[in-house]
Amino acid sequence: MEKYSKIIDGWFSEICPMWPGISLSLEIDKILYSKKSKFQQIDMFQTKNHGRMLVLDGIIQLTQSDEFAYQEMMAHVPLFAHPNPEDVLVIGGGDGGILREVGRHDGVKTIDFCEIDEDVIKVSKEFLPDLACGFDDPRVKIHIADGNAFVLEQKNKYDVIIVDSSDPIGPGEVLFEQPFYEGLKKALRPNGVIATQGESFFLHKECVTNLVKITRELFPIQAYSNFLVPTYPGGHLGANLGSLGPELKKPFRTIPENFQKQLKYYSPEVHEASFVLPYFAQKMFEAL
Ligand code: SPD
Repeated sequence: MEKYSKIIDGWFSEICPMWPGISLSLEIDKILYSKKSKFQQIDMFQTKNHGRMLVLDGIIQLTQSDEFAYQEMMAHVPLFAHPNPEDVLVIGGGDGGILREVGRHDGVKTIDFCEIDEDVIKVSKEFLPDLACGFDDPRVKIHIADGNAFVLEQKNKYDVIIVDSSDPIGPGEVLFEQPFYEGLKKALRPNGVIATQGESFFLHKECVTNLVKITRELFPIQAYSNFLVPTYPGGHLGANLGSLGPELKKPFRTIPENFQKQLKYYSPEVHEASFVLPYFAQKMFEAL
């Protein structure tokens, strides 16, 4: 456990300077894993009511009860916005949840997966098999590397890039900065689309507006999708999207019925609705 978050009387409280004065607490049944990797503290808990919970450096990455909302929206919004995504890069998300969702797209031919911390993959394979189920997909190539350095080496290669980062404290910080976004743009093919973990417009205004500004400077089209995740701070999160061609706010392709049946959160209606923002957030982005 890192220095802010605590377990008191069997309750894990997520405390972080990025969201001062507010904390989400979950009742814990058991600590399944707790070890420091080369990069960060990794904890896996069995919660009382929300399934297993992955925590990195004291910050909740997911709970089994609502992880589908984040993974589906981060993956299917950019993938269905693109007319024909064949080559996809996923950065971060060693739990494998985004990979699971990308793998549902039959048209996708290759998936490069870049994660800095191999131990997150190992722990997820052991404790979260329902998420870490896509690593053996023959289309997936795993790169254990720094996401920033990896992106800077790629040119004109991907149709869609998804950045499933942790928060901008610790190893994920560089993934919220302009040079990384410049690298993402260069790594895309014409018509390419990016989706990056976009934090909360309630709790992280400065971080979110900075991401939006960077994306607008580099990409002709930018949009911000918002969705509900009860076990993230503030109960919601955003995906910040940039596009070199496709409109983002409507799915470009229809979703086959058997595909839709496998999902719990994403639908074409939810895709469009996620871009309708509360008035203050809309004004905040318009003012940039
Ligand atoms: N505040 C936590 C944001 C975490 C985003 N990444 C989650 C990883 C799930 N695949």
